[in-house]
Amino acid sequence: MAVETVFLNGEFVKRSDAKVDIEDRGYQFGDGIYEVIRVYSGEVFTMDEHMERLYQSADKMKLKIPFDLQELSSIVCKLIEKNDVEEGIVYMQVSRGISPRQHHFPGGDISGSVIAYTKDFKRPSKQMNEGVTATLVEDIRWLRCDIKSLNLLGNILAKEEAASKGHFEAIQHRGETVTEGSSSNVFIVKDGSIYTHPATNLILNGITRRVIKDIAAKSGVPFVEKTFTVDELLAAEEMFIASTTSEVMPVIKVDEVNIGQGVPGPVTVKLQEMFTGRILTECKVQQV
Ligand code: DCS
Repeated sequence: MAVETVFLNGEFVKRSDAKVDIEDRGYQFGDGIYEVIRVYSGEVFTMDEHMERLYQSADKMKLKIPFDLQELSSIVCKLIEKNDVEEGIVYMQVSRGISPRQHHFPGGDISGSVIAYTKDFKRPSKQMNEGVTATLVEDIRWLRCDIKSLNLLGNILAKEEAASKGHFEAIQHRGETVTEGSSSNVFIVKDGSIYTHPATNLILNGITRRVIKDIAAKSGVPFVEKTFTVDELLAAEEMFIASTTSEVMPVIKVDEVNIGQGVPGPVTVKLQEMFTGRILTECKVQQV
């Protein structure tokens, strides 16, 4: 394999030469944003949606990205080519740049720091076929979860609680209302309809969620963006989570409670098939 290349502040450099400054605001404050983008068969999946969300996150936190959307998209494509990525992800991060530590914005013409790297990553076929388990966790995060911010402490604590108990994901809830997973959106099937939290400030509006909304509409399954409670989740016919890396992932058990029959349900499996179809059209990938 060729020496791994990363993108750091305007240049493609060797991974071992990529060093960040200790006064980078991303490092000191988590003052930045990121995206995780999927590559199937060497091609980027839903690139425009991810790029647009990155620029929207930037606007919401008054962060200037020192490249325009087309430039950044072509950087992503070049990186994939240089690293010869077949099945993988691109991680891209923009922070508010380097300046002496102070809470307020640096001012002047300090440029944001942009980094991107790739990683090989296979589709999680076994888990997608068998389903995974999850645990319920109180959502302790801030009130701008719509921004894909580097500040992930709440998410990390939730995921760690799940992992330490042997679960794949933490399902967060604010009081009785289910919001989202620690790194995924949450869906239930009830009376044949799909329910998910509306795209408000309390969740990240996932790109996978948007693809699911689209394929649900095409397959005639009602897609209802309405909150549901923990009790409704535990009594659901089916449940799944969705993200760039997990795709449509069936959840068959939450803590001690089996969801539905305790196996991936028919609506979930249908969505998985359609999701794979979408990947095939966009990226000419091998069927799992
Ligand atoms: N909600 C949260 C909190 C997330 O972190 C993610 C993805 C999602 C929802 C789903 O969004 P996408 O469908 O756009 O991926 N988190 C990314 C991450 O941190 N790792 O992989 C995906």
